Amino acid sequence: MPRTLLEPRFQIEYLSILDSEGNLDAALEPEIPADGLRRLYRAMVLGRRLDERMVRLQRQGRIGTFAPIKGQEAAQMGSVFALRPSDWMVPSFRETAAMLWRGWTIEKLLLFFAGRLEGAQPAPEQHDLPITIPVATQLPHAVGLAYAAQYRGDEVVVMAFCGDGATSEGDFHEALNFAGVWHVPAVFVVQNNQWAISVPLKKQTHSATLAQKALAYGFPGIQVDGNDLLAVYAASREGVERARRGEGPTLIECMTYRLGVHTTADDPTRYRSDEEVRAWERKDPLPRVRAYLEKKNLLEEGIEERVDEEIAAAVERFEAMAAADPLAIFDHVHADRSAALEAQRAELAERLRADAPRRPDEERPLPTPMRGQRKTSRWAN
Ligand SMILES: Cc1ncc(C[n+]2csc(CCOP(=O)(O)OP(=O)(O)O)c2C)c(N)n1
Repeated sequence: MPRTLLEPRFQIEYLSILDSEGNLDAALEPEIPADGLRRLYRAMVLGRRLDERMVRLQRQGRIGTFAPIKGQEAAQMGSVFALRPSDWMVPSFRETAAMLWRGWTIEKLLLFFAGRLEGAQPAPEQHDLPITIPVATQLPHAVGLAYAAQYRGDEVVVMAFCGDGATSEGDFHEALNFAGVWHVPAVFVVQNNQWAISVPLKKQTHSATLAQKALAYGFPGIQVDGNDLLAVYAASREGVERARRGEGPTLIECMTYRLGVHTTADDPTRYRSDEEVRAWERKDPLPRVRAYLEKKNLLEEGIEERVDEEIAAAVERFEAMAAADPLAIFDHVHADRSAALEAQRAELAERLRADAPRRPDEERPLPTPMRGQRKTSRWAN
């Protein structure tokens, strides 16, 4: 028997519309109304400025560990812009800009990174899942959501985010496999920022692209310039429309770069070169969109200042909130608390009672807040 080549052969497209020199491929330029472009740019600026503020807040011990998005604003905004509010967004832990767009408030994000339960609660009308810290575990949930939507006949699309490192996890492959088998209305956005903490992409996969992994599961994958807002949007709109037409899932690999630290607990100078960072800084998505809007006469003056004011007001509201009840940590682990958990809760309650504030005339040193922990009222006075 001869060896024969199976058809169809597979190919992966790469899409770039607005390059880092500001050159536009007008034939591919997606139609975005002027107001949409202004809002998108503002959202990218908000993402960038909040990012910088969050890092400073963490350094001052006012919130806990934070994962910055600097450099990934186009990958996030280009993709969620293709969604309707009734669609679902399933984030990992680095989607601050996209989450704000979807209706999360700045206070809620601050609460999340201060370790507060309220930061993981979307508003009742919001079709979003909260931040997921365990890598890739959100993806089977996203496919479950999409399967449920399909089963109920709801006309919604589920957009799930993950990083390049997440594609090495079993959950990623299980999710994609069932997404393909069930033909669910899902769009997987892989933000390939080149590093999974200190592990470079080449140690995560031997595939030439991450986009091609979709092909193994029977649906399309495309690689886009993830620092190009227009390319990410064009590919996302295509994927979302395909899903809405009942034509199944899509994977979009956004080639981007994490310009800052992995999290505020990380020191990237130990594993990557300055030259690499500088090269990607030249591909920063923000100036690119800025130049594009300038040419279209759509750039508004003073956006940065207005965004900073919005952030400052939110930080003030966040810091004025009552301190968390430390016992709340036990409330949502299991529906019924086991005896062991009950004992731990009782022990903590007892310690807190023993630590309770005393009368002002009693002499006692104040406990020091843990690193990354916000001062509670107990410490404040
Ligand atoms: C299941 C699991 N394993 C390990 C970790 C520790 N961890 C946190 S982020 C991360 C790297 C994730 O890299 P990637 O998916 O590329 O996303 P990025 O952080 O680059 O956005 C790891 C290993 C975790 N949170 N969950």
